[in-house]
Amino acid sequence: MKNISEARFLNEMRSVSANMYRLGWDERNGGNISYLLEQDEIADFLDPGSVIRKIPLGFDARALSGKIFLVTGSGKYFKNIDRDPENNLGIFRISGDGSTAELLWGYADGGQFTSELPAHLMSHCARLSVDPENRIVMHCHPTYTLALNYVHVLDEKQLTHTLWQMCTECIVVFPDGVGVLPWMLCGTNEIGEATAKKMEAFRLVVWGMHGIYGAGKTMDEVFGLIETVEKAAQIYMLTCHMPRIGTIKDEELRELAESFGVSYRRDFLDI
Ligand code: 2HA
Ligand code: ZN
Repeated sequence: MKNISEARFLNEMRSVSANMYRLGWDERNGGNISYLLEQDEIADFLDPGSVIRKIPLGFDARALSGKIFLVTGSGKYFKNIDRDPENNLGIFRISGDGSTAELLWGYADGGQFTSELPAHLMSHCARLSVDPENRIVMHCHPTYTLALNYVHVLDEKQLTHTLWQMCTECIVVFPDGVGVLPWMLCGTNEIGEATAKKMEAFRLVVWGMHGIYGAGKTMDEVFGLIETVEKAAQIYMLTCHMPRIGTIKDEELRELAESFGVSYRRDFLDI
């Protein structure tokens, strides 16, 4: 067996979480990430027959039985993941009956997966149903995205439209737009179900007055989605209290989307 510190998936998790922390998106224990791993990706590093302990999931994850995930730990700080992955992360397999997580590595201090696991696993299911290559679900609290929530109507058409107008590349990066949920109690199956429902249509979902979820095939894709929303939100927050004398017109947004050949939410434009 090779040492897991050489595993690409672990190094991706360490570097993205460190990056997110430095950007101020994951204060204290804020944020969580889940990464769907392939059997053969872990085969060099872990014995799939060697289960350290079983942790009840608290919801029915039968649709993902047998699947293996690398997930940030409950109450853990993104700040600490890179220097101490084994205490702050865990790798587990969903049991055959979908009721428990079979721990294969990590959560070494006796911890467990993030309290937002329902939203993560339900979102994986929803995204896999529309994109079989989806691997990552990422949640964080980016500063300007959160600030925007307090001064902008929480409507997905209007919010997406505002973000698209803030940077030329937005409609190309997230042509599918941003889903929006109202403020809801976090850590529950209910917010998990609501997030997953949105994830059937969107790779990005804003949790009102809380943060954002992103999903996609790779860490770079998902980080890039959230980074682009955050940049657009920053431009909005830097300009929203000033007279607006310029904008990207809807005809220009359409021209961009058509020129880059992306399938965009036409109903989010007023043309
Ligand atoms: O895990 O971000 O939504 C900390 C959170 C909860
Ligand atoms: Zn959160």
